[in-house]
Amino acid sequence: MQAEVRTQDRTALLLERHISNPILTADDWPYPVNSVFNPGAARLPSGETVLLCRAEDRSGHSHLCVARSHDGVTDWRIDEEPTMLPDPKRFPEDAWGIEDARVVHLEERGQYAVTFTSLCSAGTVLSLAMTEDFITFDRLGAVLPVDNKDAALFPRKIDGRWAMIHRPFSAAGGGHIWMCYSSDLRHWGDHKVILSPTPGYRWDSSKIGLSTPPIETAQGWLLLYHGVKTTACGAIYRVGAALLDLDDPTKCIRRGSDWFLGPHADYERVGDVGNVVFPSGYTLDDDNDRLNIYYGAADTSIGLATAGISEILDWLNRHG
Ligand code: M1P
Repeated sequence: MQAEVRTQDRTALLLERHISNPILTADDWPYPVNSVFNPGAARLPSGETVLLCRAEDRSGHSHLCVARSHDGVTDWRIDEEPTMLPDPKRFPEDAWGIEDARVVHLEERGQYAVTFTSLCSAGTVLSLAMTEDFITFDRLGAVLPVDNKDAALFPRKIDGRWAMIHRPFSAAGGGHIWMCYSSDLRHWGDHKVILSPTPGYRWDSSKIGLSTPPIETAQGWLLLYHGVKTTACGAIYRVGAALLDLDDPTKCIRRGSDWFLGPHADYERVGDVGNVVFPSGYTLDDDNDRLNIYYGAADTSIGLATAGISEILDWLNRHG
């Protein structure tokens, strides 16, 4: 992707926002929606980019909708109708909507795993669906009970089992990032906390959660995560990184001390929930280094920021 970027703002420390940001808004949608944000992303073998966007309708509930583009930036073809609607008859946990998909290609199965949040009066659960074409989805139902969200699978088995990152809600304070394992993608166990909010009053002290799915690098699994700081004027959502051991991702090798993407542009500062950048999907360019990171901006629109994996790893070495 030949991304035109702007570099003048003070938060462009590492990630460069695309000059066309926000690249997708509710105005682009072929049917009425209030907002579109927090998309899962995949690059198909054809080179086409697919975003599985969260679309919030005017009832206040969300569903998932596919947008496709040849360059991942322009000429989006958006499904004329919602792609995946909540299905509370089969899945009562969907009653208040489905949100925040993360998409991971499982080469071994020739399928994409879609983790997303289902909401109902009983709480927030993690749901899983499989797809090969982003047209039909085989739903496996709720795989982790209330309250949980911000999950994604690892793209390959680790030590013979599928692995998943998730974020249970902690009444004791904050959200911590956990991992678990499964042999069949349906039953998950061996849960272990791998990252916690930083103690104190730092950018990631209130809670943390997975951003994009984990990215395999020669140095380890690169984990982008959002950190929340609670202020007198509400929460600020920013993005940082950590590196997990390749063979045992429950071990954190390095964690960045600072954030490297925070709300700065108007479309990130102002919206239904202001001061939020929330990456949830990425694609990789042909050079196997350039990441295209798709993020929700102020829970209202979708932005694109780019960075080299090598640059992020260098940054982690300097700021870890
Ligand atoms: O409003 C910001 C985000 O808040 C929640 O994220 P988390 O529970 O990880 O802090 C979610 O509702 C998310 O969709 C939203 O963008």
